[in-house]
Amino acid sequence: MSLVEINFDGVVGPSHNYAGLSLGNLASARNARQVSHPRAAALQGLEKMRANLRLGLHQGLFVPQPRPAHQWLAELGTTLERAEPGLRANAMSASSMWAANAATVSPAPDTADGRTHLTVANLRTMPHRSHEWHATLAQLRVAFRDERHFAVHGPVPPAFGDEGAANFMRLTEQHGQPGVEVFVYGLSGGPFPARQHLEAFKAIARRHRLDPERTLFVQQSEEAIAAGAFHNDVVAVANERVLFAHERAFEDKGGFLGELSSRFPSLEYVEVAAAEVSLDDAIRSYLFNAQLVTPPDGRTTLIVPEEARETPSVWAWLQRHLAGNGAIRRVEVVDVRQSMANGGGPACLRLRVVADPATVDPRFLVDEVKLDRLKDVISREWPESIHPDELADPRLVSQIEAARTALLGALDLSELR
Ligand code: SUG
Repeated sequence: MSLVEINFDGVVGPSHNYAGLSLGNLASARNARQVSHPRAAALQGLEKMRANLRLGLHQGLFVPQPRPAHQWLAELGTTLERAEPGLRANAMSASSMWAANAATVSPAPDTADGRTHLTVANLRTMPHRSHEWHATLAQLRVAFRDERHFAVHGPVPPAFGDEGAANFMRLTEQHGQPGVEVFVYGLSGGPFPARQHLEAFKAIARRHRLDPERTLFVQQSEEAIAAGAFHNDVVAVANERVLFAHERAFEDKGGFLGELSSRFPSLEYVEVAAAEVSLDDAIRSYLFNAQLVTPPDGRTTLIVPEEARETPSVWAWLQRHLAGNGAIRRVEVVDVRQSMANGGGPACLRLRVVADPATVDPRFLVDEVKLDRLKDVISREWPESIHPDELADPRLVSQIEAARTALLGALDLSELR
């Protein structure tokens, strides 16, 4: 088979909880200390994958990480029982579900050695995410271990923050053809941290052996970060020739679009004006944290969360766009409310990898039969609910550990324990 886009979704882990850990992520702050529903969350994630399969898309998954993060706590000289609640929450987060932050991926047609390069993200800005990379790297090294086709890199040194593909876009005629890679960094976010640093992305572009002529570094607008767009994928998304973005997404929109269209003349830029959808509505609804995909029928499709349908300005914009035969030809709605309440929409939950599926470890690829099997495991093993005060409860901790072990068993991935 030729190169296709495969979406790898993070399975929502059994410790999914609302601890309000992400400064600058408004949903995380708003829902801090709410009761979470890990089982419902993981089942919502599976149904999203199923919907993608039914559109004819290729689908993969990543498994949840070991929680509690015993190793990290040990490095900090403590244990789950002894740690104070803040640290404990950082060791119990299920945040690796947001696979868009797992790595940055440069597909084979863009790299000098003709291999797909992946750099695991260091996620150093947020403590609860800073320890994800070890288990993510272990997983990438299994899933993409065929060195004829893939090069998997360790993290960029933590001097420079890197949040992976959430700040990355690629424009191309077709996924399997060479593209222009766009790296979006933050300089300042007003009261909030700019999590993606330019130096980290420059390092990644060098390591991935990209052609400088087809590589762009673009500053995310400070206004967008300050309004709650802690990653660029909250205000922009690209697929093949289409770039779909909010008017206020980039610091120097004119300069960026000029550069991009000179390097990629067939660009179709679809802008949502602030006068039609405010930055606040865009961020609340996650209109742009959508999966923009090309199913086999060729109709560019936007997969949005329910919250987009519930935000009147956003839904009206989409209806107008569809009626006017714009670049987006179809809108699909998915329910990922449990993830959304922590600031993770449909696009956060997936990492895009352009590859020949036959070169990927098949245990990371899914079909409906495998999803049914996972549904059984999750329905049986995942906690129904978690209150943040329960995070050190030994019974809950054993259930969380046993649940993950059961999932790895069902996927024949026990080596990742
Ligand atoms: O890093 N939320 C994640 C959401 C990541 C979304 N990813 C993309 N935009 N691609 C984050 O802020 C919340 C955890 C908590 O508060 O319990 C959290 O980590």
